[in-house]
Amino acid sequence: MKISEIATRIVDVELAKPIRTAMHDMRSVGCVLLTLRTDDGLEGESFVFTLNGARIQAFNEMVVGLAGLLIDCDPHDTEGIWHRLWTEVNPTGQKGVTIAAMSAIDVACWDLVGKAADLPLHKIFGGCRDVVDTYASSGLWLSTPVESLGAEAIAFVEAGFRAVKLRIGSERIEDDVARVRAVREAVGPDVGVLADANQAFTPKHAIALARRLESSDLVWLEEPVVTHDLRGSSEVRAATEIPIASGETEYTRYGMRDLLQARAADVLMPDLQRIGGYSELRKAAAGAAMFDTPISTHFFTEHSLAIAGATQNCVSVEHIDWFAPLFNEEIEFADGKLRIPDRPGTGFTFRS
Ligand code: SMN
Ligand code: MG
Repeated sequence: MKISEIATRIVDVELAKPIRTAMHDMRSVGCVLLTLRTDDGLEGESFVFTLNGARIQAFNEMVVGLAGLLIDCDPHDTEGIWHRLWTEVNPTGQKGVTIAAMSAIDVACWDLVGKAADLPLHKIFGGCRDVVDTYASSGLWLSTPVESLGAEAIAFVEAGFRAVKLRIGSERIEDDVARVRAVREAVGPDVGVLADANQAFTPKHAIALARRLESSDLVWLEEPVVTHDLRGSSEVRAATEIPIASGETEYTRYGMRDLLQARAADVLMPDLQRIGGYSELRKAAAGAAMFDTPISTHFFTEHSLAIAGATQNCVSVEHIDWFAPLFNEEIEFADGKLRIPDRPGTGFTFRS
């Protein structure tokens, strides 16, 4: 099997309403959809995105430019392809748009591997589960007034979720304490509550806030400080009993290694696009396992399920519904858990 043709398509998916975290203002997600075609008529698919479609042409250009190097390559050679591209992008930079493009290519190659074998990818990687825990992450934004948080959280619980994530990152500690309490009081003691600060705090602020939040029984406090302040994150981690989650903004196995070595997080949150695809996410998960550290995938709900189905230390998959309009298939959700698809490849195909 050889890659014979490459196609990309840019699609803008509108969000239901404009929303805000401590660092993002969002109205839409611009996606580059990649299709790799083979000489025997198979299609491998994947995508990368930017918030509001910002600089999406740069992503498209990088995907097309790198994928163009793979004409006549066997997509089964995922490891060789990854390393060839890693060397290719060395002079440009091994973070950011280059890694996003490598991720799109890697996932599309693996999709072909699964389709050629007629197997779902978790069975090729080495399966360990059919369903995985999740949490509702498509709401409870920082732009949602505190008075509305309770009702929104309850709507997620009524839809079947057993855990919900809210965004914090207010200037005043009191305001974030009130936001977390509003959600905890609304959902009661048996629903998981996660709080994501999107890097808003200094370590001192985060520690003071975490102490105030300890009575709210959080599943985790996410990205309390700027992503590069590994020591700051480890100080916050050491100062509170609330588990710290981090890693969505890190690139490749090396970003995860740095978090692990700094003991900066209790849970790593690799993002399929920033980590560099399935090949690299599997290495990051293995590295986390060496430190007995769990992972929970960031965004990319559909495409992360193959990893969750084959990664013993993957404790949950973030549920974001934004990308559902891209796909013919729907995620199966029951009893608060997501089902790992048993269709070949990633199990998800693009709508035409
Ligand atoms: C997040 C990241 C990017 C856009 C919206 C929300 C957030 C998450 O950090 O973890 O979901
Ligand atoms: Mg986050």
